[in-house]
Amino acid sequence: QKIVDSMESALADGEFEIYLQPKYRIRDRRMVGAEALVRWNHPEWGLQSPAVFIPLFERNGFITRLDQSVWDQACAVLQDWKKQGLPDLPISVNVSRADIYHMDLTDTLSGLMRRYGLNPSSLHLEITESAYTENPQQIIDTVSHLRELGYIVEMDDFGSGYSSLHMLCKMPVDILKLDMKFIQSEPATLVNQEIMRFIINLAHLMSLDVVAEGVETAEQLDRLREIGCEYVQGYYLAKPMPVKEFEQLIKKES
Ligand code: G
Ligand code: G
Ligand code: MN
Ligand code: NA
Repeated sequence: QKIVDSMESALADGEFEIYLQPKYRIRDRRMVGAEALVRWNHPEWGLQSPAVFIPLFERNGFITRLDQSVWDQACAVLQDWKKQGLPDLPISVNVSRADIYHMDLTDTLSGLMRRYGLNPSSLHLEITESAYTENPQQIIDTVSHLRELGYIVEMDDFGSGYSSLHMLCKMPVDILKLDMKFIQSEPATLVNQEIMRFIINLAHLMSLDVVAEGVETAEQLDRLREIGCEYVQGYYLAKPMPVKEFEQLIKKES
């Protein structure tokens, strides 16, 4: 309740801040992009975990306004990188199911592209797989339209919930994000390894890139390389970090 009572003022006061987590190509360890993850810097309670407040905001509808603020901040960062002449890395933002069903997503995004003078391809949209089950046809239409406009769409958390292979085949996305529970399963069984290999092969057959999430150890990275995974994100390579820190990292790595 405390959280819900203070969310409006927190948004107005700029307490929601984005962190960036790098995504890497395994082959040459080049950074290929970043995911924006929101953090709540409360003046009294300190840094709040999104794992706590995101589910609350998904229930009370506030998520659509928080997400718009996150996208706005991500676009401001992209514009700033252009001005600074930094390499043009795409930023992926999370899109909740409410954003698809309860706002005019394409209008909102077009407004941001105009305001910040950006190309849609610099913003990737991560749509969690659970969103696809509610009204598949509406999502297929929305995703198709977004891609016609030039946005890159990523299916987030693939394999975590109710995703079906049928859904994957029908959904016109560009990138598949493999849920971290596969790579993190302990012990690492042959069956798990083969499930991941299967999903990666299928994705490649459909011309989708695959990003494996939640890579925490060198062994996990090796296992992913062995089954043909090309892109990774995880604490082993880099944790989500404040934008300033991320900029230091790209200056160092490029
Ligand atoms: O960053 P962290 O791993 O703690 O995030 C926890 C959860 O919150 C993840 O499921 C992540 O997808 C979600 N999340 C983080 N940032 C955002 C955001 O800006 N918008 C939405 N909708 N979800 C987010
Ligand atoms: O959007 P999505 O639900 O995929 O959110 C990704 C979440 O995973 C974020 O909360 C992020 O902080 C978290 N995360 C990123 N890398 C790792 C990792 O290596 N291990 C674990 N356990 N979580 C991670
Ligand atoms: Mn995500
Ligand atoms: Na995910």
